[in-house]
Amino acid sequence: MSVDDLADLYNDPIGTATLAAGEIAAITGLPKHDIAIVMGSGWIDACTALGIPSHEFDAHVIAGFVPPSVVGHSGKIRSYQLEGDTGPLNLLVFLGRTHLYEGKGLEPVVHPVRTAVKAGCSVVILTNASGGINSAFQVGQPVLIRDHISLTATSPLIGADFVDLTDLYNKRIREIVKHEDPSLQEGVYVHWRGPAYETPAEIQMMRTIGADLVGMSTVPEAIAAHALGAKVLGISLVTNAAAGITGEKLNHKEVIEAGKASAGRMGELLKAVIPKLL
Ligand code: 8IG
Repeated sequence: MSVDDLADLYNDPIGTATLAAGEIAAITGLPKHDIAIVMGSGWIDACTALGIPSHEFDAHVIAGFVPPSVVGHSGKIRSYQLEGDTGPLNLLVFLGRTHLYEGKGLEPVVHPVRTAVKAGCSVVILTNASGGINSAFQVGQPVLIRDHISLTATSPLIGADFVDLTDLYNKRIREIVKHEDPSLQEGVYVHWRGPAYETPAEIQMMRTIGADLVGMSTVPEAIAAHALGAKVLGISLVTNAAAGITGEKLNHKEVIEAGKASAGRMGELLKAVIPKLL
C-alpha cells in the first residue's frame, strides 16, 4: 500500500476496516467470517493442522494493510472453512502482524483485528512469542494470557472511549481451552515497545509488578478487538528466558526455532479448541 493509503487508515480507521472487510468478503465469496486468528512469530507452521485453506492472498492487496517487515511474518491472509460444534465456521487467519516498533504507529498494528471484527468475527485469537519472566515457564511452553500490563504508554483508542478491560482475555474462553489441555498455565503478559529487548533491570522491574511474560505485540490488538465487541483469546509461546534470567543473550533465531519445534502441539491445540469457541 502507498503512503496515501496509510493516511486514509489514520483519517478513518473504522471506515478503512469496514472497506477491508468488504474486500475480504469479495475475494473469498464469504459474506461473513466467524473467528479470526493472528499468527505471531513462530506460530505460522501451526497452520498445517488446520488443513487446506479455501483462499490465500497477500494482506497488502487489502485496504489499510502494510507489507510485513519481520522475518517469520509472512503477510498473507487465509480463509478456512471448518466444522464448528454448532455448525460450519469460517476462520480468517492472518499470517504475521505489524508491531509498534516498526514505527508506523498504532493504526497498522490494530487494523487486522478491526477488519476481522467488521468481517463478522466475534472471537479473535491472538498468538505471539514471548520471553519468560516467571521461572516456572519453560522454553517451548504455550501460556494462556490471563491479563496484561501495558508499558508502551499508548493506546489504539482515541477520544473518550473509556472501555472496561476487567475481562479482556475472556475467562469463559480460557476455561474452554484449559478443559482441552489441562496442562496449560496462565500468565500476565507485558507489552514492551522494543525493538531492543529489555535490560536485566527492566525484567526485574516487570517481575516485581506481577509480570510472567514479555513481548512486543498483542496488547493493542486485544484492546481494539474488545472495544469493538469481540471476545479475545491470547496464547503466548515462551521462546526464550527473559534477559538476565539464564545469563544467555537473546536472539530472534532462537525464537523462530522454538516456534518450529512447538508448531505441532500449537496446531493441534488450535484445531481442537476453535470449533468450541462460537
Ligand atoms: I520471542 O524476551 C520474544 N519477544 N520484549 N522480550 C521482549 N519481547 C520478546 C522477548 C523478550 N522474547
